[in-house]
Amino acid sequence: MTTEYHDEPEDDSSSFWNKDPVPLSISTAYRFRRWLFPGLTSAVILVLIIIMAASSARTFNQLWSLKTNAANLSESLSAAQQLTKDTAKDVHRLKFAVEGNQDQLTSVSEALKQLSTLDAIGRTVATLKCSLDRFMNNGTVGVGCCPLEWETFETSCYLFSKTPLSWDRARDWCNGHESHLVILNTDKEWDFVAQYATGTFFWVGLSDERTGKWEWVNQTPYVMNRRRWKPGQPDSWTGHGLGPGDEDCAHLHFDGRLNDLHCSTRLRYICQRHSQRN
Ligand code: MBG
Ligand code: CA
Repeated sequence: MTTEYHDEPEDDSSSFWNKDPVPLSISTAYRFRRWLFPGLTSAVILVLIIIMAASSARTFNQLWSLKTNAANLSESLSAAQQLTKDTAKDVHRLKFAVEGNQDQLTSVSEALKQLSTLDAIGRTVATLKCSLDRFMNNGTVGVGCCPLEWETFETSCYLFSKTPLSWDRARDWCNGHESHLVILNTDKEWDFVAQYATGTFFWVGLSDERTGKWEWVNQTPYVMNRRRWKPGQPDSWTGHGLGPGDEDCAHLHFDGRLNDLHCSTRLRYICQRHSQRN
């Protein structure tokens, strides 16, 4: 940088003729003006450098944190990738296990099918044996056998009559054939009987004629279960026009549920006897 300042020539006439020294304030102003521009420039450059340095530092910090985040992300991704691989392996193993079980389930189902076929064959053989017994013993029922036209269920034989009788006469007919009007204790018995007793009414061994309370024909008390009765029954209806008394005898309706009717009504009936099965 030059120390000479030539841009504005000095006023020679005033400096030549006036011997007074140049006033201090003016010389300082000149010097100030001479240094002003470079000084300002330097200051601006310095400020710019500082700003750039600060900005670079900030950018560096941001980049560093970005890099750290990227590294963390990469680690997380690797872990997730590993987890996915492990899960895929587990799913694969599970698939094999399920396929293995499916095979076993199919085998069990096949075995059950064969068992039920065997069971059916067993029942046919038992029926044939009973028929043979009856034939050889002049119609006498063998142990574990039901008479002809009686259905076998568990340890009992059931006759679903073809002809109708009043409740009292039906009870007497059953008693005369080593049996009694049916007594239904278990859900299984209800289901079995209901499956045969469709399309018509059948008397069962349930009445409140003797004591005014519902009881089975062997005089065991009946425990009321509304689910087994038609809605609104038993109603001891007196509007039947069948003579004195209300409805004291129970029968199975078309759907296997109970209703009370006048005992003189002639209905088909169900007898039950022991099959004497061993
Ligand atoms: C009938 C029953 C009878 C009696 C009558 C009363 C429509 O069903 O069979 O027993 O209960 O209803 O209205
Ligand atoms: Ca009724």
